[in-house]
Amino acid sequence: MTAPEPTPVPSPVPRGPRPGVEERFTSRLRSAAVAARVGLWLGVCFGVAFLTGLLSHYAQVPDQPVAFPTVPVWGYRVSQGIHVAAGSAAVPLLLVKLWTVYPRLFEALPRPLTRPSRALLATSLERGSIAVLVASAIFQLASGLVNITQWYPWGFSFRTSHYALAWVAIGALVVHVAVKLPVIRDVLGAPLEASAHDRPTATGPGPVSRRTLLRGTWAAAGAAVLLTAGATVPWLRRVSVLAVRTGEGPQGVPVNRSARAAGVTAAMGGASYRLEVVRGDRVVSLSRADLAGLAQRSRTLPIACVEGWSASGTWTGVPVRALLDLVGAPAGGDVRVVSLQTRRANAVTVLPGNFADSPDALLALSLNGEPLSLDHGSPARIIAPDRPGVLQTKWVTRLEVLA
Ligand SMILES: Nc1nc2c(c(=O)[nH]1)N[C@H]1C(S)=C(S)[C@@H](COP(=O)(O)O)O[C@H]1N2
Ligand SMILES: [Mo]
Repeated sequence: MTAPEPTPVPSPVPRGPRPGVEERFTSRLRSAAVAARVGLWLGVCFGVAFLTGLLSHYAQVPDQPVAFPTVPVWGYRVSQGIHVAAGSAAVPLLLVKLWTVYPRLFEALPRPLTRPSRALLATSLERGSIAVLVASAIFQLASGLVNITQWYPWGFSFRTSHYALAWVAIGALVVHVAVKLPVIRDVLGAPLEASAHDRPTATGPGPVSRRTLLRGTWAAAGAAVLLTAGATVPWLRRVSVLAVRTGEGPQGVPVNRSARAAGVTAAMGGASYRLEVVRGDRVVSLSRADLAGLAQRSRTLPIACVEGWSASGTWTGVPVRALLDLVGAPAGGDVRVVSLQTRRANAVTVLPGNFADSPDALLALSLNGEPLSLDHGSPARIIAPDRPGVLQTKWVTRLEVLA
């Protein structure tokens, strides 16, 4: 006779360690090998965007210790195009990267949590720095994307916040790479299938191979560039369905802020319009006919908007230097440019001395063979080489030589 089996008493609390949320992510695609490879290119994109971003920021700094160059005339156009392309490519890379690593978010902290320990401190610092990195990276890409669509849904300055967070993101990225360097070197030196650095539960097959996931990621990054780069690369215009400005606009050039949005009317540029060139108490006042009567010069120069679109046009007008000569302005002085604009920002800008003296810097009166349209800055606008579009002031009514 066998003794009856003792009925197991159901225990009210589960025994042993509860399976963590993290352990439910079993796909071997979420591996160090994939994370490091995607991370490498993500790092390259962030590095390129950081450097070109610094350049763009510097181009807009009012008192530059070292003057921003006026050559090559397409320099800012190319660097800002690269900036936007790098940011666009980073979007799919960041999404895949976050997908591969986010189960780590749920990894248990070293216990006990109540007593300070080295391990707890190290883990908290590492996760804290990752939180800063992820948050600032998402902010940079999201604010950049919103900016290239020329949508400003927030109340704070895009330029100030994008610039400040760029330092935070790049700083956190450097810390992250330094912390992970041993793992990065290991996995990049090993085959894609290697699993030495993977979470123990990440052994499931996953729907595709690691190779396929990576190929798809590179394709998505390339597509993101093609979909946006047409805003600045003419022969990509037709494929870039996500580009906001693609060469459409009066006189073959897109319009950024219209005259209407700036509070400028055609009447303001009418018979009463004067361009005043001012140096101390010397003032020369020119009508439209006076301006048209001065020696004209034509240059083919791009408008390269900080928002990532650019377009080239042939501008004709009076060299700024010739206007400054009318009041005997010495070489090298900065010039304050004042527009007729009554509403919103960018009504007043400063043209640094080296730009004012460049023979390529014009007070343009016409574009592509026609008098400037009102939206492009009629009666007269600044067009200077190698400058961010935001400083190519439209509807100019006053040039003041600064001491
Ligand atoms: N007075 C004035 N000039 C301005 C602006 C403005 O808002 N006001 N916008 C600038 C910006 S941001 C750009 S990109 C260029 C665009 O010139 P476009 O509209 O003729 O293409 O004009 C610049 N000149
Ligand atoms: Mo712009």
